[in-house]
Amino acid sequence: MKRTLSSLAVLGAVVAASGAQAQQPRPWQMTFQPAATGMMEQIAWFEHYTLWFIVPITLLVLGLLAYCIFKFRASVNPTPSRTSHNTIIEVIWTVGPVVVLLFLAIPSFRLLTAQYNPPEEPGLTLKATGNQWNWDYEYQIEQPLSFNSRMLAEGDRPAAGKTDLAAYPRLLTVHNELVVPVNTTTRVLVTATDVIHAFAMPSFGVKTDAVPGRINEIWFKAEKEGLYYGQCSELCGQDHAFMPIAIRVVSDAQYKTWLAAAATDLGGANKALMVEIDTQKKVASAAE
Ligand SMILES: [Cu+2]
Repeated sequence: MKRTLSSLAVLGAVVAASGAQAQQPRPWQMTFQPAATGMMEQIAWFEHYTLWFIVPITLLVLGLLAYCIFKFRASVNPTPSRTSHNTIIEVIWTVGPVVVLLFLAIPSFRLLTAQYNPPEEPGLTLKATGNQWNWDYEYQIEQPLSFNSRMLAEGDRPAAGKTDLAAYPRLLTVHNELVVPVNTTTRVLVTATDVIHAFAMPSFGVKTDAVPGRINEIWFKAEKEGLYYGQCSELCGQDHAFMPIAIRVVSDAQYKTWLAAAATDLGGANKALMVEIDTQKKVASAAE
């Protein structure tokens, strides 16, 4: 009994810890990653909404086809009808799809517009530049901070303190994560230096091409603290699959401390932030 209870406690701690853990693709995942922004929630809603049209229409067409194939097969219907016009049915199959398209287009355009128009003046502006095959990030603040973010080689895990594969998965872990404060409207200016890349973060519902010589703008407002993973989403060369994007969403205070320290020692600032988040997690799971 005691053993069962203690293993339950361990399980509870693991579950509690994983709740605050990284948001990333999972094996056999069939749906979107859980939303970390209101925008992604709306995108998920729109996806479900469109299914309410797609599924019945597909079933209706399938049913009509099956009915015609069966009812009008040559053996029971040797002399086919020569009817070629029917006003009522022609009006129905023109007006029906127009109405369906309106129901899809209106929420779709509203969503698209919202994705390009932050609801308020962003509190933080970042620039993400895609290179073959890593990212440069720049914080456009009073004393600009910029650094490179590339995939962490397997051999560098121990030195970086990133041996926990649940939080730091293979092919998604980077040396320097982008750190942003929670609940802050953040603008990202996206560009590239060599070929077209794409900046994508599934949990945030953002994805835009990084085109050399021009700037694309996206925004997000992360509502949950945690570590989020995305990838370059435009085929950009042989190491396209190896230029992950990692964003750490932290509290305001943690962000300020990190930013102050990062100005002089980025590696040290990242390590200190990791230690603080780990302690926070341990305290949270101990309090369970
Ligand atoms: Cu790329």
